[in-house]
Amino acid sequence: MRKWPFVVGGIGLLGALAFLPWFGARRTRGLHSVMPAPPPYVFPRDFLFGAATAGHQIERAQPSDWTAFEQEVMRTGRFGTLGTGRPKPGHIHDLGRWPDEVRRAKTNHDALYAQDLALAAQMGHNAYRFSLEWARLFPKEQMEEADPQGVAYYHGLLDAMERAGLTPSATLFHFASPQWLWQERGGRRGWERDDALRHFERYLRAVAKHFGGRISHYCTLNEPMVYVYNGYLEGVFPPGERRGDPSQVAGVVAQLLRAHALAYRILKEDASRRGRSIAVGFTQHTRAFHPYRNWAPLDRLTASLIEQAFIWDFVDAVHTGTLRMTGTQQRQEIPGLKGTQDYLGINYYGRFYIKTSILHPLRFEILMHDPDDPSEPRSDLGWAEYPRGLLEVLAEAQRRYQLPLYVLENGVADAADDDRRRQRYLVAHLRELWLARQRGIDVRGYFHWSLIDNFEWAEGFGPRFGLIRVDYQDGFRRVPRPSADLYRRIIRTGITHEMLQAVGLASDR
Ligand code: IFM
Repeated sequence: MRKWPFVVGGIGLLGALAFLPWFGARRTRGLHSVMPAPPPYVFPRDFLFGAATAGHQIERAQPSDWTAFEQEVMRTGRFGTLGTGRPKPGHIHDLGRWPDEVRRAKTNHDALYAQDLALAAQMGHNAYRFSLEWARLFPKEQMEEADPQGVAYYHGLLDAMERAGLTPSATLFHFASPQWLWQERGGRRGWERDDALRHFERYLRAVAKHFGGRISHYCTLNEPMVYVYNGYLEGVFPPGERRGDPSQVAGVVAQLLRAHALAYRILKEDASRRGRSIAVGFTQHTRAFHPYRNWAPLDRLTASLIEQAFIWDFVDAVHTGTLRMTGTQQRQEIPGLKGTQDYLGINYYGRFYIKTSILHPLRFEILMHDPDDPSEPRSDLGWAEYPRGLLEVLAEAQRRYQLPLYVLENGVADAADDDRRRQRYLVAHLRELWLARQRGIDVRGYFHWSLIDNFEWAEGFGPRFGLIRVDYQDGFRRVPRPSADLYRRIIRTGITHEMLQAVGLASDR
């Protein structure tokens, strides 16, 4: 009798060992999907094609937490980095190298937006993703109504979009929030303050009142998990905290979910009063999370868990109404949250590798590229390119939620004059997008990140993501890169054999 537990245990162990080779994520070799048909790969006429930006990254500095962080960095001279693409907590890479005018005006979009949007129109875009800055509309805490100058600025921007024939897609929270929200109240700051949602509601009502008649596509939150991870666990974004473990950020995650649900309700109510139909959703930062070594079950298992925690937990919460945080005991129901998304936004930036150690099974490393493979294509930030991952993440999102999808960001940091990497990146990712549609995945738009070079947060002004180069040395002059014209041609004719040949992808079919 006493042998039974050992026998059962032995069978269990054998079963587990047999199961392990199939368990968890797999690292794939090929970077591209096999295409089922020869080019051209053409998109439908009503497909939204455009580029994306965010207020703080391109607009004149507002009284926000990010502006305060930048001023603090300048005061203390914290301009360091932990290496390519690895921001140092509390630092902004090389910020001190840039003139005051650039730090304050960013790209001088305030003065040049008409030109920027006219260029987008010339490139054949029919949509534009931008963000409204909460701190621009509510620079002071006591304000009951939005600042008239801020309102006028965004009306001017929307007028310019209208003139350029661009459908606006407006983001409401893209990392920056008013500095006054960070005054401590009842021992809490920022989103964790008891009155944070009341203030956010005031902002939302102002957005609905002033712009509700002009915008029909909203993204409530940009990459909430990046915000939480960078701001509260890694300390590389404001508020610069380094809380020990993920369960300590559950309060912030839950509050962002409440903020999203609130935005959804207020915008939808406003639209129904106006008799307008609008789409409201949010967007997630996605990567393919692959094991560094396929033969290491712990790499595979951890890669799957990280994918779930970083990408899907938040979306699952909106889908089901209950937040469950992978790897923690956190579980909470959020009233009014369930089903508050008309679409899901996907921001896609390539592949990360997960490397574990059997000696410390709870610790893991996230590698931005394979250090042993110098031929692996990677960006100036060291991010590994993996176009096929775009199709994979879209397929997974469709499988899980059956919602319309929009790629709200996808792009590459490439400062090289020849712009070759960006051109190949664009073609390779749009080809995967075409395949996604071909397979019946309901993707309705693609927004390249970014329209113009801009301020890349803790990485400073160094990384260049723009279809249009900004010449900071020459009065913020705009210089469209070759990829801007390539994108225009793809929008018009689809991806042709000549284009694939020109970027070295013709043989990848
Ligand atoms: O610049 C950022 C953007 O603000 C959010 N998504 C990723 C981009 C590139 O890092």
